[in-house]
Amino acid sequence: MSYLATTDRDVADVIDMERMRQTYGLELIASENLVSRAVLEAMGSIMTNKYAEGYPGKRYYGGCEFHDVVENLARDRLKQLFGAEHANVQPHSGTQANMAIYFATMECGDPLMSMSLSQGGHLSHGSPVSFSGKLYKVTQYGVDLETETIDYGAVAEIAKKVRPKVIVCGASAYPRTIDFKAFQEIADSVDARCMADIAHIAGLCATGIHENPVGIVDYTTTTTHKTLRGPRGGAIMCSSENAQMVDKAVFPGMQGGPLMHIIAAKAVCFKEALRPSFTDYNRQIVKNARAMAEVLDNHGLRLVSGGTDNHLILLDLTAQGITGLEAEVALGKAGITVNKNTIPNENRSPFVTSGLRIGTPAVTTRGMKEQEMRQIGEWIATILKDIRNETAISKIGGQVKELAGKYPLYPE
Ligand code: DSN
Repeated sequence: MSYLATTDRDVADVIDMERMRQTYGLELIASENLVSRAVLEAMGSIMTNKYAEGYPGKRYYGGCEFHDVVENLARDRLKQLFGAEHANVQPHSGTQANMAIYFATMECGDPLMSMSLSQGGHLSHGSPVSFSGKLYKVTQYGVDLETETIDYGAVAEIAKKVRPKVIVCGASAYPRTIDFKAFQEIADSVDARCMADIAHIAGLCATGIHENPVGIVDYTTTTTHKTLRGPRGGAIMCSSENAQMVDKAVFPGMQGGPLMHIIAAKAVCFKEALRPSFTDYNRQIVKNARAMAEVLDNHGLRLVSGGTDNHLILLDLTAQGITGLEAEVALGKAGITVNKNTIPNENRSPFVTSGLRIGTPAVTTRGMKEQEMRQIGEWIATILKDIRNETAISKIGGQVKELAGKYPLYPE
C-alpha cells in the first residue's frame, strides 16, 4: 500500500483508477505522453518545497544553491539538445512561454499574426477567448483549402497587409512539416519578429526528424511534455542577444516562483532526450503515425491533407455522417482515447467538430510499432464506420485491453 493510501484514501483511489485507465487503454491524444520513472521521481521530489524567484546566481531567497545547480543543468542540457544560445526553463506551460514572448516583443494593441485555432493553431496564438486575442490585434492565416497545407505565398501577402509585430508559426493540429525558414523570411520582409511554437513536434525537432527552428527563427517556445516526453511545463530558446528581454518577461514579467521540482524533472528529461535512443523513439513515432494513417486511408476515411509527416493524423468524418464528438465517445468506450478536433473549413462548434485528432507518441513510448498501429487502425476504422454497433465496440474494447496489457506503463 502506498503511503498516500494510508493518509488520503480518496485521492489514492483516484490515482489507482487512473493508473488502470492508462494501463489498459490506448492513449492516442497527440499532445500526451508517458514520462520515465526518473522524471516522475524528480517531479515528486522535495525540490517542490522551495521558493527560488529569480535566476541561478541571482535569487530573491536564500538557500537556493542546489536549485541553481539543477536549473543550470536544465538550461545547459536544453541548449545542447537544440543548439540554442540561450534557454529559459521556467515557464509553467507552453501558453506561459508564448505569453512571455508576446510580453517581451509587443505592447497591448500591437498587431500579431498567427494560424487560426480552427485550422490547426493554438488558443494562445491569438484566439479571441484567450488573453492573446484580447491583448493584441490579431490577424490569422489558415491552410489552403485545396491542399490543406500552409500556403506561404498567402501568409506573405497577409503579412504585407497587416505589418504584424510578431508572426507565430507552429500548430496543435497540423499533420505536415512546417517551413520555419520561410516564416522567418516572411517576418524579416515586414520587419516583424518570428516565434515558432514547437510544443507538439519538439522531440522531432530536437532529433532532426523535423527541421529544428532554433537558430532560424527569433524565438522558439515549447512544452516539455509532448514528444519531448518530460514533465508538464514550458521552455523558451533564443539568441544570447535576446536572452535578457526574454528572462525579464518570464520573471518578474509574468510569473513568480519557478516550479523547481518540475525544473529538476525537465533536466532529467533533457538528459534522456540527448541519448541516441531518443532519436530512434521519435523516428518510430512518425513511422507509427504513417502506418496507422495508411490503414485508415485504405478504409476510405479522409485524412486532412492526405496524410502525415509527423506524430499526428487529422481525420475528416464528414463522409461518415458522424461528428468528432460522437467518434471520441465511441472510441472511448473501447478504451481508445482520442480527441475531437476542428478541421479546415469547419462548420461545427469546437465542442462537436467534424474531425478527430489521433497521435502516436504515447503508444510508441510503450513500445508499440507498425504492426500494433495497423491493428489499432483497423479497430478505429471498424468503430467509425459502424458507430452504433455496441457489440463490435465492446468486442474491440476487450481486444484493446488485451493489447494494452502486454505493454505495461513501467515494465521495469
Ligand atoms: N492542449 C494541447 C493540445 O492538445 O494540442 C496544446 O496545448
